[in-house]
Amino acid sequence: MSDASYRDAIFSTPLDRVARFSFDERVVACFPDMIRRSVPGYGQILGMLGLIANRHLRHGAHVYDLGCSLGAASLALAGQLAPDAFRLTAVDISPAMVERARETLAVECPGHAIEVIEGDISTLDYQPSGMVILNFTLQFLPPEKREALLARLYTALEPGGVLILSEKTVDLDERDNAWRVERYHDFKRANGYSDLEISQKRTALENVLVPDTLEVHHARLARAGFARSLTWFQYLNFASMIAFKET
Ligand code: GEK
Repeated sequence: MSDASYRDAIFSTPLDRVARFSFDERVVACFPDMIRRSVPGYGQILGMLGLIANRHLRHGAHVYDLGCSLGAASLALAGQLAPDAFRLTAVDISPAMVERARETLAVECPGHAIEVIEGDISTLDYQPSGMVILNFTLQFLPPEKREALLARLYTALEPGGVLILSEKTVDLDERDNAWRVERYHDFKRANGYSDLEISQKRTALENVLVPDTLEVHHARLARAGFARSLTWFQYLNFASMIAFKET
């Protein structure tokens, strides 16, 4: 995937009016570079997915990768699990992402049973599954649609199934929140983004990426049916949770 990826320079020149962020062809072309330089812990989270699947997934069970983008989470599972260990459906609403994910997964893991479909995860019909991955996707769904989706995913999960939910988060405490956001901007600067790029990207994501607190996430998971959930990874204002469906 990496050889076909360009460096993200989308917000590097001053724009009169910063357009809303969208997952179009320009973003697809530089997406692996963008997400690696913008999401603290992204690679570490991907690296754990196979280990978590190894512990929780029944042999041959079905997995969803929701908001798959270029299929990094699916690729991570395929890299760590044998072809007969699972079947997977990867879903994204962006046609450009779906096209590239299909090509990449066909080349990188032809032996694994992975299909990529274009669709809206809030309206999809879900089949019984052992694992559902929402890796930095729920944050893009309108807040009022989030609980209904999680409730449907809870229903689709088989007993003993797990949901992985990775998200950008906010803190209730203003000072704590400011500290995390400032260090996050330091992280982006250290990864080569200019102040202009950081501020224009922030504007473009306003009302597109709407983050919740970890407290809101865990309370919502509980209302959706998950009796147990925990935050297994946190790096600045980015976190990953796991929610369990009881056996
Ligand atoms: C990764 N999981 O690399 N239905 C389907 N897809 C959607 C929807 C929706 N309603 N809304 C947004 N998306 C990936 C990274 S990126 C995160 C996920 C980021 C898709 C959107 O098209 C995009 O591809 C993805 O969710 C979010 O592990 O860019 O920060």
